[in-house]
This record gives sequence, structure tokens and C-alpha cells, in this order.
Amino acid sequence: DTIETATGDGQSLYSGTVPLETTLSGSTYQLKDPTRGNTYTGDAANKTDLCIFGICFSRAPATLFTDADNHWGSGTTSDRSSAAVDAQYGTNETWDYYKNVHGRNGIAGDGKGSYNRVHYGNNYNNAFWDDSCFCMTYGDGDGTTFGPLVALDVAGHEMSHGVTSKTAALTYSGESGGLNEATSDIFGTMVEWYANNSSDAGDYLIGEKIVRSGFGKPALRFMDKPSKDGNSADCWSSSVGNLDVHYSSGVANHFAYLLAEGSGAKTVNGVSYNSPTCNGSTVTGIGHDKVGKIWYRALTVYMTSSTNYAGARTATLNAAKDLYGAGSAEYNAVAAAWSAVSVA
Ligand code: ASN
Ligand code: ZN
Ligand code: CA
Repeated sequence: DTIETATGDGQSLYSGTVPLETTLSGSTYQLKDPTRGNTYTGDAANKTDLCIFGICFSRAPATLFTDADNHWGSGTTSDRSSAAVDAQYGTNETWDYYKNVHGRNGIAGDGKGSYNRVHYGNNYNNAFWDDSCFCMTYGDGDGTTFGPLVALDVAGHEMSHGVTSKTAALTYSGESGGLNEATSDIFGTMVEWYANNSSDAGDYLIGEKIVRSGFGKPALRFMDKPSKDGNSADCWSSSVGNLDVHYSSGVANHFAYLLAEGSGAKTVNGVSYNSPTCNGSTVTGIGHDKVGKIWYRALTVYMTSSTNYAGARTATLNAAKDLYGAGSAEYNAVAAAWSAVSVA
């Protein structure tokens, strides 16, 4: 069969109709993107992996999605390929964000594509990146607390774990673990902003598309005031490293929000935020694009596996100095935003 690149489209669950670069093999289209490292999406057929301490004895399949006319999905879960459209689109936007904004060629920086599995397990309420398969896995959710976990910010969050793993390799416990999680929330958010999709506008919420009424909150996490989730820390304290990494991340998520948008009340893209500072100061934002630039340089040049919050302050100040100059408005804003979350 002849193999060629084709341009199709898909009706996603969360992001409307999206363009997809696919592979035409003979007369069958494959959900595999030759323009982005042959990243593909497959069906896990509701099976699960059997892994113990990171060693996998069996893995759910990733049976490549195929299509006859290169118009994928239906926008509803009645079609198994709809979630696949979201997953493939999530990879596309994440790939393009890192490539076009940071000059990073793929998650590992070597041009290699990853793959996605959708429909993992039954009622599976999570999504995860796995370094060992260089792959992404998405559950369908149980339908009451979560829907399919294939939203763009979740995709960007999870794949950014792969970027962290290949760069600073922040240890996934204590303060470095909180920074690891925050890195994923920050870049998941940056991917959402980058995509500029009218069905899934940029915001500072994590997982707003995947939560259902049973979850009881409008999102998984809230960067303007992380404690709105009931668990996360807004401000650094000496015990913050004892929290679960998804909650100690709050300090850095709060920093990132303040640095982007500033303190106080604000409505952006129709979402209302109210970000308090921990020290009564007023912070003026520099916009999310610069936050992404500063955090990426900090992550890839200055942070190491053991970086803690004090180290993150130093790393981002060094990054801001490189990018904008010592004493620049951006450098001063980084210092002010960290002080505002009690990282002095
Ligand atoms: N969704 C979770 C996360 O990215 C799964 C995990 O790997 N801990 O934090
Ligand atoms: Zn995570
Ligand atoms: Ca979001």
C-alpha cells in the first residue's frame, strides 16, 4: 500500500471540530500524524495494564483507530472515536505549543512522537502519562464524577509530566513533587491558551471540562486561589511539602496566576477570578505567555530533581533575568509574585 499524509477533521467531545493530520494507507485512514512524530491514538478496549512497581506484565492494547473518509468522531460518546479525536488533538496542540513557543521538538525533545490510548478500563476516573511506554492513557470516567478525561488541559498536563521527566526530573514527593505537579498544571493551562479554541477557551482552571455534577466543584484545581478545591495550599509554609503533590502544587499555581494576571478580582474569557496575596501586597500581571517562557526556561535550565520552593524562586528569577534582564518589569514581577505566596 502507498502511505501518505492526509488532512482530515474530527468532531471532538470538548473542543468542537478540529483539524487532524492523518495517514492514508492504501484506502484506509489511520489516526496517526506523520507531521508530529507519527503520534497516534488507539483504543484500549476497556482493558487495563498489569504493572507492579513500574514493571508491566501486560498492557491494555492501543489498537490504532482507522476511518474510511477521514472525518473522525461524532462529538458524542456514542462513537468510540470521538474521545480519540480529543486525545489526538490534545497531542497536536501540546506538540505545537512546545515546538512553536519553546523550540522543543516533542516531549523528549528528539522529534519522537508518543501514542495515546483512550477507553482505558471501565469507569476509570484518571488519565496518566507513562515514561516507560512514552504513552498517554485516558479513562472514560464514571459519568457521575468525571466524564471522559480527554480535555485539552488534562492532555497538556499529563504530557508535560513527560517533559519534566526529561528535563528537571523533579522528584514526585515533597516540595519538588508539588513543583512537578504545578509544572503540569501551568503547561496544561498554557496549551489551552495556545490552542485558542472557541469551544475550550483559555482559563486558569484545571479539568473544568471533565468534572460532572457528582464532583461538586466546577474544576479539579483553581490557580487563582488553589484552596478553592478544599485541599490545596495558597501560600508556602514549612509544612507544605507534607501535602499530596496535587495540593502542594497550589503555591506555584497561585504564583503563576498572580504573575500572569495580577492580584485581586478579574474576569478573563468569561471566568471570574479573585486572587488574594498572602502578604497583603498588590501584584501586577505580565500575561500568561511570559509566564510560560519563564517557567519553561526555569524548568529546563535551572531546576533539578531536588528543587524546592526557595529554589524555584531562584530558578525563575534567573530565567527572567536571561529573558528580560535583571531589574526588568518581568524580573521584578517574578520576585513580587513569589513574595505574594510567601516564598521570600
Ligand atoms: N492524573 C494524575 C496526575 O497527572 C495521575 C498521576 O500520574 N499521578 O497527576
Ligand atoms: Zn499530574
Ligand atoms: Ca482549563
